[in-house]
Order: sequence, then structure tokens, then C-alpha cells
Amino acid sequence: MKLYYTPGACSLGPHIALEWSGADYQTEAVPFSDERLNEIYPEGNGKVPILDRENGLPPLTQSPAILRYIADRYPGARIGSSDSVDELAEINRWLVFLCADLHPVFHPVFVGDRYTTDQSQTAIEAVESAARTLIRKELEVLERHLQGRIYIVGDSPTIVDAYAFPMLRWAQVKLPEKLENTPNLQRLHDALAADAAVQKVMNAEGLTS
Ligand SMILES: N[C@@H](CCC(=O)N[C@@H](CS)C(=O)NCC(=O)O)C(=O)O
Repeated sequence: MKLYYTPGACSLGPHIALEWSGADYQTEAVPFSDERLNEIYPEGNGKVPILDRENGLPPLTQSPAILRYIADRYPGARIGSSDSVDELAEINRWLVFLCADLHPVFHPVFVGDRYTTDQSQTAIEAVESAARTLIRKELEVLERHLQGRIYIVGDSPTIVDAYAFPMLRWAQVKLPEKLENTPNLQRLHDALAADAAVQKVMNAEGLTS
């Protein structure tokens, strides 16, 4: 399999999941929004992650689908596959929360110019400020859920934690208070950052912290 990623982007989640799964995989780094992504897979809309399963099927896009695929293809790794429909429902619930609720509120702090027709510095800063409020609101949902837990679902790391990790890193960069007001998120971030496989992936992506 081959994962196309942008260093530090949401594709960091599938990259970590591949490492945890024990899969034999390759990667290619592609700059943010680069035209190369449309060459790789025009239906991917110029975004990462893209996973080429090298099984004759079209590449897979959408982080939750890629993460679910990795977990289910490598069930022995126990990172999110389950025989329990209730456990699967819980994992899928958090995958969707991260994809549909948390990830989108980060977009305006990275590409604020896309969220206003007024391209002035003032207008873009207003977009970023509004987005930071939304980020804090969504992070609070996860912060409350993590009370008394180490990982998001169950007592060992899963694809949900892998997917949350890049967003926790973004919060540290884009919020002035970083994760200081959300100790449970800080703890999750630190536990994942200390994981040897996560560190290997971070090194591979050229990320320092
Ligand atoms: N719903 C998609 C979102 C993917 C996405 O937005 N990826 C970002 C990086 S975190 C991207 O490649 N953006 C490029 C762009 O918007 O031009 C998923 O979950 O995979």
C-alpha cells in the first residue's frame, strides 16, 4: 500500500495507523494542495490523505474510511476492529466527530482567505478569531469525554487516537493557550507523542514536535 500525505496534515492519522498496524507500506509526501494530488487521483479533490491499496481498486480517500480500512485489514493489531457492534459504533462515532465537527473548524485558521470574500488582513483575522472560538468549543467535547480515560475508546490506542493526534498538534500551534485549558487533551497528546511508532512517523514526516 502507498499513502500520499502532507507533513503534519490530517494524513498524519492514517500514517500513524499504518505504522501501528504492522502493514508493509510506502509513503509519498506531497505539498499542501499541490497539483500532484490531482495527478495521483483526480477524484480526491486535491486533498490528502490518499491511500493506494494496490489491489486493483481506485485509491481510497476520506480519513475515516482509510482508518477503518487499516484497522479492519489488520485486526490483529487491535487498533479499532472489533466483533462488538457497540464498540464499532463508539469508534465510528468519534471518527465522524473528528472528521465532521473538529477538523472543519481548523480550516479557517489555516486558509482563512477561503472563508471571506474580503481579502483584507482585518477580515482574515476576524475569520481566524471566529474559528478559534469554534475550535475551543469542539475540543471541549473531547476534553469532557476524556475525563477518567487515557485513550478515546477503550484502554489502548486506536485509529481514533491516531486521527486526533494531528488536530491536537494544530491546537498547540493555532491557539495562544495551546492545550493548557484542556488537561485531558494535553495528556492524550503527550501519551501519543511519547509512543515510539508515533515518533517514527513524525521523523518520517520531518516533524520535530
Ligand atoms: N474529509 C477529508 C478532508 C481532507 C482534507 O481536508 N485534507 C487537507 C489536509 S488536513 C487537505 O489536503 N487540504 C488541501 C486543500 O484544502 O487544498 C478527509 O477526512 O480526509
